[in-house]
Amino acid sequence: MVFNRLRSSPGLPPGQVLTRKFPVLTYGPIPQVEPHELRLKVEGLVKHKEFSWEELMALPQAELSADFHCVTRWSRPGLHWKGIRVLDLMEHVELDPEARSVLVSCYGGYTTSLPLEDFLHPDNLLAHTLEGSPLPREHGGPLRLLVPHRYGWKSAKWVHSFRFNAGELLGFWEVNGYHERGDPWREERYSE
Ligand SMILES: Nc1nc2c(c(=O)[nH]1)N[C@H]1C(S)=C(S)[C@@H](COP(=O)(O)O)O[C@H]1N2
Ligand SMILES: [Mo]
Repeated sequence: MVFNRLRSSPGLPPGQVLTRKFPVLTYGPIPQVEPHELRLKVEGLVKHKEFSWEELMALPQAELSADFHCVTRWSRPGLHWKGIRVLDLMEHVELDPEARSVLVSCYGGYTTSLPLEDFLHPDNLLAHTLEGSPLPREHGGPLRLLVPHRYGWKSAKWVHSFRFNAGELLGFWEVNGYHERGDPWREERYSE
């Protein structure tokens, strides 16, 4: 794919290049998940629970504009999202105080891991709407995690489960050499 390159601004994390597009980055096939069959599970060090689409939509709905930074160096500024704040979902979850990290699993098999404090960041959304339209399937529709303060690989598309762990259980790219935290402002692309 050819990206539209704009001049990078001081507002960009180091080593990133602006794009006006929103490229699709998916490892493996794109799963088809219908809202009525979607389940979001919380498991591991938590009181196990499953949320249906209806239950998620009944939670408070939030909006957020955020830049999106992929570790492959494109940054797409100012995307407008709607969804459920992770913190609002967690109001309905009984978390074991031993929990320190989350393994996020997706329909289709992709996984990514987050330290608990990164997962509980107030900007994080379970996003279902992008630029006023239902989230396109290739961008993770009907539901994806959005972690705007971390590199894009943490923003799991077609999200299916949050597994809370006492130690670290690394996700797909984290096992394959990407950074456990992945802060774009500190340029945490790869683990040492
Ligand atoms: N399920 C799933 N989620 C995923 C990925 C993936 O391959 N599978 N790729 C990640 C990566 S590397 C990036 S940069 C973003 C890209 O999101 P986009 O395709 O909506 O631009 O999704 C992330 N979430
Ligand atoms: Mo990415």
